[in-house]
Amino acid sequence: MARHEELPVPVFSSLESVYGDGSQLEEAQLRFDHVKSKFLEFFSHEPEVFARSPGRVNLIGEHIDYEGYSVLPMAIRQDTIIAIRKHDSSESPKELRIGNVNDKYTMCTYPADPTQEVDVKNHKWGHYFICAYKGFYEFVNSKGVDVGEPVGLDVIVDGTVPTGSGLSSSAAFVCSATIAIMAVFGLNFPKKELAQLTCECERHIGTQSGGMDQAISVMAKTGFAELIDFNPIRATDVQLPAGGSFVIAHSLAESQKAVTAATNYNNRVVECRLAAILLGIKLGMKPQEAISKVKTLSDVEGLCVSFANGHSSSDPVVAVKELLHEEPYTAEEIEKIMEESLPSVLENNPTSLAVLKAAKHFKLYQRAAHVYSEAKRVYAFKDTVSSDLSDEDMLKALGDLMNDSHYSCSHLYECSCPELEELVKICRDNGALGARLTGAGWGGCAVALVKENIVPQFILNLKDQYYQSRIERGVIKATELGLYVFASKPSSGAAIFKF
Ligand code: NG1
Ligand code: MG
Repeated sequence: MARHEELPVPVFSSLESVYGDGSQLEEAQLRFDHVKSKFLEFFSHEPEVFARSPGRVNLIGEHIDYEGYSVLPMAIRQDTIIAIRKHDSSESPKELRIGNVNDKYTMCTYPADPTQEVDVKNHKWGHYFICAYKGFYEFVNSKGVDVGEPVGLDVIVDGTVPTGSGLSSSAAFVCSATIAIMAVFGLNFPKKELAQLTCECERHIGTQSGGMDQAISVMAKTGFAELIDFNPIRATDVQLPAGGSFVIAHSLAESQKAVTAATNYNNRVVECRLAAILLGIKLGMKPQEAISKVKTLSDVEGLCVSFANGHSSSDPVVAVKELLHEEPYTAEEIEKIMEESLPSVLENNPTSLAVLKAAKHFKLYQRAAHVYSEAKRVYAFKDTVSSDLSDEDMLKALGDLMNDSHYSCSHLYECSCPELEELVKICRDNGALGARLTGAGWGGCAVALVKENIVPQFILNLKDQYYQSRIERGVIKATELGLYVFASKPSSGAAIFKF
């Protein structure tokens, strides 16, 4: 049997296969009906096809996907539904009209031109559709698939993944959009190719993303978390132990990654790249060789450190301690070691130049120490789940790994924020076996591993201790609480619907 990443996106004619047969199905039916009526209202036509793709929660393995290391996320129930219709070539104007069921997101219109650039300086919600649109054309062109002259597209979007929450609303949108465009052209491809394609699509928004979010959104399976490997992309089912539940809680600090990329996300990608090159040089590569060959920290992992006493180690965490200094590096110091200017090391890539402009110094030791130790924790998590520990001991061990991951994200990678620190502490004080920030951080959600039998009380305690004061200050409404704190089971991946 083919591995599931080799299969194309499933095409369904009813909602049950994705949304089950309970209250979730009823809710989904209402959403699809609503999307369809909005479509008719906006465009006076029915949609031809629908696509959906879920958000995700990353259980462990933060900020290491772009360094080539495996991660361990699961899909959540919240998703983005897209309805689409392709115009005939005779219809004009040749435009992409992107509407949303939520009035907060006003209609965005773009030319039906796959060569247009995404205007990253002037961020609009509809830009994520253009990321998918451009990526789709690049992909079919590279495969030599002829889809004819560009035509207009009508699109309605309905997303339930909270935005800026670290739950990948952006990937849910980009994946759903890419698959909807593909489906309206009558095409479908193996999920692993789509995981790669949708990752490249999202980079058009100006973040130097890894591929975790798109990979899980496309390849998830109900009931399993997935160990996602990169180069090549591969998904391995991970069955979580009985008796534990993952509770997702929003810190209510919104992290708009597309807007803060130069100081946060892309800054860390650049720091990792520089740390990797520096390690390569310290481990004996010529500067020019390291600059041209070393792209990620995983590229230098196999290199061995030799010590004066004749011993050696291939443990990258040891290499970082031996070879890099804790004191932040200045640009001058790095340029001296690399014998080249930083803009040229970074190939004058505009998003990297924006990082250089904003950075005071570079914490190479801390970032590399996080990445290598976090990569080990992912495998430790996977090994723990498949070990013969009792469920009780297993849950405790997983919780400890999640706590260590949070510590590393917070102190070494510095991608937490005061709200997340407060929330993670409250989770632990109320019986979580482990709690950590999830996703890019700097705001967004925490994920806590909680014994199933205390989940309702745990959520009530979070409400009292974290959310109540924020409800009183008007940050959220009491009636919306269920959107911001909920237990989540591993849900299914992307799908196409033709009714
Ligand atoms: P979120 O939380 O969706 O912003 C981002 C990246 C991931 C990964 C995590 C950190 C995108 C689309 N996603 O996720 O690839 O690097 O941060 O682990 O940029
Ligand atoms: Mg995102």
